[in-house]
Amino acid sequence: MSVVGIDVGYQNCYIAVARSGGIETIANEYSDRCTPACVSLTSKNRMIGNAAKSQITTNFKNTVHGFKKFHGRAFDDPFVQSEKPKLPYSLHKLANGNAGIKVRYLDEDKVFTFEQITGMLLTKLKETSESALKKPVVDCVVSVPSFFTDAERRSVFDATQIAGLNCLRLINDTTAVALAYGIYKQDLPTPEERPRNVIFVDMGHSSFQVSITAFNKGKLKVLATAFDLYLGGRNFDEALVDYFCEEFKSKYKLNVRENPRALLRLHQECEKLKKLMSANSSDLPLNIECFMNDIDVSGRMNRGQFEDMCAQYLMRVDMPLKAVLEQSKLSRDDIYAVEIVGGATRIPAVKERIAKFFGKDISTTLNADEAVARGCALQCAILSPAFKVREFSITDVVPFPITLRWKSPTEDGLGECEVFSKNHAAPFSKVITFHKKEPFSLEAFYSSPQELPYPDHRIGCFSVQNVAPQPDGDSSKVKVKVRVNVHGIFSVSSASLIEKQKGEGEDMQIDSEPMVQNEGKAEDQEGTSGEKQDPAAGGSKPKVKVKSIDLPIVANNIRQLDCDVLNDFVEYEHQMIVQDKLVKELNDAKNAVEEYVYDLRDKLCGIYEKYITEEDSNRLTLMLEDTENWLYEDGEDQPKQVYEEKLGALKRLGQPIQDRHREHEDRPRAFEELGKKL
Ligand code: ATP
Ligand code: K
Ligand code: MG
Repeated sequence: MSVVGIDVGYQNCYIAVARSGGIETIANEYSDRCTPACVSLTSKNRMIGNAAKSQITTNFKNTVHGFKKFHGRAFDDPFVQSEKPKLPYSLHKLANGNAGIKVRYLDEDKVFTFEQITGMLLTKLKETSESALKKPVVDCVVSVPSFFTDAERRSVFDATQIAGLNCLRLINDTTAVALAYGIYKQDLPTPEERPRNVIFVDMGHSSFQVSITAFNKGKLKVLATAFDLYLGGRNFDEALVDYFCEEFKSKYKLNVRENPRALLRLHQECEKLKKLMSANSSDLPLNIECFMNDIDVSGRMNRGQFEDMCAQYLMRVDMPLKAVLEQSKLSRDDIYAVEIVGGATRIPAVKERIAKFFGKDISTTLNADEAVARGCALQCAILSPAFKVREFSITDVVPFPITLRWKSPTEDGLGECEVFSKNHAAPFSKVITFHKKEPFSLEAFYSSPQELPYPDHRIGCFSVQNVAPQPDGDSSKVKVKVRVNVHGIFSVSSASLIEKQKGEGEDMQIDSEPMVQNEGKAEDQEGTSGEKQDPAAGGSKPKVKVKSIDLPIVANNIRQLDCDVLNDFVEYEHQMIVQDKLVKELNDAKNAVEEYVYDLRDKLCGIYEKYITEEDSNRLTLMLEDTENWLYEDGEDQPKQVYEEKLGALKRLGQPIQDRHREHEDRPRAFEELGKKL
């Protein structure tokens, strides 16, 4: 069984795996530990990761990047609409109202959902981990931002399904980091002692996340999270882009914003410049050759200027820091350390701002790029029965309070109750008791829309079916279990009808029961629809034998992919994988011909010279030249078999020379060995 952790970033993805030696971050086929979150569709295949990134400026209409925050969002969503004009590719409104993209793929107009796009990215990451582990990868843990709401989480989860992964947990970025920090610490306070409180700060490309976590030996408990949804490295890039667009307009009379390709190039160069400024406070140049209309452009910038330009963003760093402290009711003195991760925390002014806020040095003990993936792999190892790792319990929070509302036409009328308060422990289940004579439905929604980083406060509607009165006409007692599961997703997970009991008149009651701490076990419960809830268990009520009947629940979540549609996507992903494989085999066959041509030509004037007559050599060289020309002309686009035959024909001529050469090389060695024996 595989143990894999995947950090799906807005810009950068990382994979960590557990091997006998421990957790390690692995590199892809480009020897790069970072795989860009980028997918490029072409007339022949898909390119994903590094190969796609190199297509950003050339195949810009069909190269998708910066899509993570479109998960689970409607096309009409204000965030989607505000991003739309900035995108080089086209967004599309899907039949269900969700946002999707429209691209050219295999010479056709195609619409993909973001579940599919992230599915493609995950397929690539899965393949990368499979080639590192040399075995199939199925089980994994994937990170999501802590502020992702239900719809966004379900959407990412669906993407894992499309890629054929079994996602054991969607874990919050900052919680993964906390796990990577805490699990190896030998000196954590005992459970009886005051916990060690650590702040984790992650500024990535798209957003800023902060959490405060309490550690004791063998456990961590997230106390609070806060975030700035729109503060990340990309804001700093955009500030530079704005500046240079203006400068190039006045200096060269260029309207960069009208040329998507030039704009994308400027973005890339500004990002490079931004990174250089982190290490260098002097004046730095920005040069782009043949930028637009054959004009070479250049500009300059230094760190001081850059910081002035970005003052509005730097100012926003404090807010989430303040928010976590307030929520946790801790003071700065209660904080043991402030650990920072995420690429954009390398900006010196960002670091200074955080240090100044807490009045202490910040720690960079974790790998800023890889900590999230490592935490994911550690969580996967804890959840996997196949891997031995020290026990470590993780309690996360419900970031936004959740309310349940019910209505039935004839009884009770309307009622509602906040089932999960802000920062309630998660994962967690609760049982709610109703007295009903007929089927009823429960609406779940986020209680405080004003703090929600998502425009729709609904979560879903859950109808509890097959409810009937007791034989004597009285209401039946219905126990409903609501939960926030390991993925941070809310559901009404089960309902059962309890045979009438004497002396119970209450309308509704909530029993709290924390989920089994070992999340591995909690995961097992998932999906067992007939989870039995002994109504007499827990509490001080006398034990009575009762009968409980499971009731079906029909869930209707907002922006949820249809089950059939999801299955079609799984199937389609398969087809695309096959197509990519065919294209790869074809390219490999073609490259093999080219390589053989170059190799043989070199050797004919080198080591093979003595083993072939001049006449034959000239004839062969001519043939090699012909083949090379053919590869660029008629042979540009041929079926795989044609390349294989071509290679075969060349080898029939090349092989005898190679054999003569080898024979000659081997002969003295054979004599030597014979000599030793004699
Ligand atoms: P998110 O967490 O928002 O989903 P991500 O995980 O893809 O995004 P990271 O990989 O943590 O993001 O960080 C990428 C950002 O960090 C980019 O904006 C990148 O330019 C920036 N960055 C990386 N190195 C440096 C550096 N040395 N100086 C300044 N910025 C940097
Ligand atoms: K990342
Ligand atoms: Mg990140």
